[in-house]
Amino acid sequence: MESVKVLHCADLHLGAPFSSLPPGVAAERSNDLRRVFMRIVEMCKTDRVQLLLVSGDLFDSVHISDSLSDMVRNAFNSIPGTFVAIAPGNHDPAVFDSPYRNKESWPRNVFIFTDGLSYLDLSVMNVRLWGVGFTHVYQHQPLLISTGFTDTDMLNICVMHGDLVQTGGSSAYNPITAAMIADCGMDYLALGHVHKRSEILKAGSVFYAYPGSPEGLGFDEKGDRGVYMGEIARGVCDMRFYALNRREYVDIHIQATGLARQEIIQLIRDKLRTDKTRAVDDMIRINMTGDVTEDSYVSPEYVTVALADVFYVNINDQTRLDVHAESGGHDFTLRNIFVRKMLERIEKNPSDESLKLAMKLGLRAFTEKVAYTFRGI
Ligand SMILES: [Mn+2]
Repeated sequence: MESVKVLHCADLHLGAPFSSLPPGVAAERSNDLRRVFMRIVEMCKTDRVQLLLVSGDLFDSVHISDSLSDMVRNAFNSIPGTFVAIAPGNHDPAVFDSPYRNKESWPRNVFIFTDGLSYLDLSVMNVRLWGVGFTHVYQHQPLLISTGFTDTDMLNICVMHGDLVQTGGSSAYNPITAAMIADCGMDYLALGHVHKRSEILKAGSVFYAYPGSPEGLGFDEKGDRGVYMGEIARGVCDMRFYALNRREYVDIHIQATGLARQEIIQLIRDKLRTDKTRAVDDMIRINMTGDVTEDSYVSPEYVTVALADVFYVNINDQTRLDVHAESGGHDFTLRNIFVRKMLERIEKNPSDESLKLAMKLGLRAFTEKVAYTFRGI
């Protein structure tokens, strides 16, 4: 039997707002998602991919801009030699006003699976293409069922969004067990939903995989990200992982006890050099611990300036104020009076961490705005 050249991607989340990031960075990240999408389309062209499988969450939400949906349609239109199969996921379910429901608006080489597991035959590549889409955010009932219609000489390839669970387990996102996969009769099951990629797995005679998100969406999505591409034939799944991500999410840990601000910045720079070489492009989170003086405090504003050549730095400040290094001095400034009074209280209750935190935030309030929520008295 002939083989078919397949590219399997999932969880692009095009249009994700990245609302926790500063506007400029968020705009860059949105571009990164578009860019990784265009790279996938380019790969279809240059590698003569016959079948592009999109296993859900192509879009971050049902409500996407016209410019984004135009971009996606035009891109698919530019690869008429590739057949595109889309299975809507929990972020972009095929609800009644979804762009997926307007099937005439999509190029002729695109097929969107919606309600209920179904198939179409692509006789030119000898494939029976299966799929099903989310039609709501939640999908408690399994969508993968064994139909009996896979008993054919054609290759059975299936695209869907779903959650791999243990036998007897449940999920609000289309629960799938290894036993269900082994029974489904497919040659390859192209999954989406889990953003961390799996290897090419096998249950019974069925190959299956999660490619993961091809561009990380947060600090819980680290490392290389990409797609699977390769040849599928009966009993053969010769797929390789291709990393496509523009940026990586990186955590750096800094023990700052006793260090001055410039020393902390230097330590961060050293770590960026040894841990990673792409700091200019990457998303860096600095997890800072230790007992530091207020003078050593590295604020988000300070680090943004001090590490202006790094694409994005987030400070996760877990430091404690080194209260004993602070002294009120003798001048009657408001700051000194505050420090002396706080030190008195801390001396009386040395184990009360909230007093130390109050002193840390109080000192900070003398130099910058501190987020404050009034909870009444
Ligand atoms: Mn997703």
